[in-house]
Amino acid sequence: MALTEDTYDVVIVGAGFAGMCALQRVRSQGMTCRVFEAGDDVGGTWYWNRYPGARCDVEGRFYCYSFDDRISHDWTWSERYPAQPEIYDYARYVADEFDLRKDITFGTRVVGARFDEDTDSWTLRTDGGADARARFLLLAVGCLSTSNVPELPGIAGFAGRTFHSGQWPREPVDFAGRSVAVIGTGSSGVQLVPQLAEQAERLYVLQRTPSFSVPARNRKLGDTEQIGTNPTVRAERYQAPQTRTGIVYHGLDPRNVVDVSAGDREEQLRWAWTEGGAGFMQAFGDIGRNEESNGYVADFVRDRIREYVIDPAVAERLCPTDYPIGAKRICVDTGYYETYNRDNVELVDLRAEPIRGFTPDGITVGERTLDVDDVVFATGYDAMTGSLTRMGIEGRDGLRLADAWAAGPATHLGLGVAGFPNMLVIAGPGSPSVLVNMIVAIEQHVAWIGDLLEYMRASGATRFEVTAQAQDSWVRHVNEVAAGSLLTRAASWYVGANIPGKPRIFMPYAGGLPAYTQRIADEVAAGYPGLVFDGVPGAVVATGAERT
Ligand code: NA7
Repeated sequence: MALTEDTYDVVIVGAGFAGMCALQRVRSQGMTCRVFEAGDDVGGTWYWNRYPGARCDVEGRFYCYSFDDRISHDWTWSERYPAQPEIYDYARYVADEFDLRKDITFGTRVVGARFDEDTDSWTLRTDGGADARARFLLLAVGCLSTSNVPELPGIAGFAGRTFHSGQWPREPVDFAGRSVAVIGTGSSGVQLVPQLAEQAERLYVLQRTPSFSVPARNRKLGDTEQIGTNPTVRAERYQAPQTRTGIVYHGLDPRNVVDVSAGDREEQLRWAWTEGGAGFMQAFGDIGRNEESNGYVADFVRDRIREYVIDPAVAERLCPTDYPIGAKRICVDTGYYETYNRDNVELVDLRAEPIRGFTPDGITVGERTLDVDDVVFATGYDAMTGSLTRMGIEGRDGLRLADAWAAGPATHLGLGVAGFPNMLVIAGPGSPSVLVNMIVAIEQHVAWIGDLLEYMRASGATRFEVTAQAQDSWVRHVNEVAAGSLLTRAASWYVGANIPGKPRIFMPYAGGLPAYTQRIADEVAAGYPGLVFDGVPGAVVATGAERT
């Protein structure tokens, strides 16, 4: 059935790195497309996360697109780990280069999406009244975009300023002369704390669970260290998708920690610590799998914390002891532990002094009230599913995504969802996404999706849907792979533990990029056996000319 005039071939939700990449791809295939973006500009995560110290924990030379040589070769990163303003500039540069903004409606949030069986298309409602219809719905909403602000007693009566790291104001915030509390010590808190300590008169860091953090060893980059100028750097960017994490690391020892001598272990870990960054977790082959090996590495980091932090009692409170290193995402910092040696900084251990609630001018913890002017929530996100289940998505037979995922997210390959025809998630639950370099994950998904849409165009199909059988099988596999790692051993956002009432399911795919890449390539090579096209199972649908 023909679609009405105001329709597009594709609607994309989100104009972060995933949405921008997808827009460019579907345009290049000659399809019409509209993107809806809640922010006033492109950038997604890097538009919203403007807090002091916000910085990527992937090196810039890997944190850039590879789908077009120009936008990777002509761009220069000024530092090893680019800060938010520079990454935001990169997103804007890409938008300018491809003139992406003309197809993006900014300041507009999608508040409902319904699949219409008669037309094989999606109808979208937005808060700006700009409704739309499209054959395909691509969800590029980001894995960490629905902020988690805990419901704490009395918060509405707090007279001071409150901020969340993921919804930072556009204008600079002045903390000079103020008493500030930061709640949360994950990646965002670990980046914020040293910066706020420099600015605020007094800083309380409210810690529920200590993090393992590795020094970034950030530094300025020279002209000869750029993708455009250095053939080795360039070659490694293109090689990145073949690695387990989408990042090329050097000097790593593939052996198991338990198989090397104590001397070799110490030497290698010291080398990796000096090198800095999240690559520390790859220093040996089995840190993420073997409990004993992991314990040695965790001990090594705890020893460094005790070296950095002068007060032994504070150092002990900063040492994580109840989960394996890496089971919560490793943090990458600049001067985090050293910050606790400052006179104006106090670590508040919420396990000893739980938050009882807010007063108009402070927070009551344990038996005392901290006088604070400002509270900064670095309390994370309803990760991976929050933005999707809150969008009011209704698939076939009125099935709501929020209901379909009530017991946890289920996808086929992290891309499609049974009961939701013509809908694809970029870097969705069940894909490597947050466990690997996100830009590599995004480009891989966008290419796969682009190929699927082209396959459908060539075959004349107007509808695809994931089979329940394929989805069940993939969910089982994702769970099996996770169970073989130590990743499920922490109360992390990977398992939804940070959101009260969220089902405890390990959400990303932990098998690494090569295994995943093979699996999604196999799906295509076998003729999409996990999909049904226009009611016909994929593997038996004739392709291209045969069908037309
Ligand atoms: P994270 O990693 O989810 O960290 C959130 C922090 O906030 C963490 O320390 C939490 O402690 C703490 N938190 C959350 N809720 C509360 C309440 N109610 N009371 C006290 N403390 C709380 O989010 P980030 O923004 O730091 O990082 C997210 C990702 O962004 C990161 O992994 C990178 O991929 C980039 P908990 O550990 O739950 O005890």
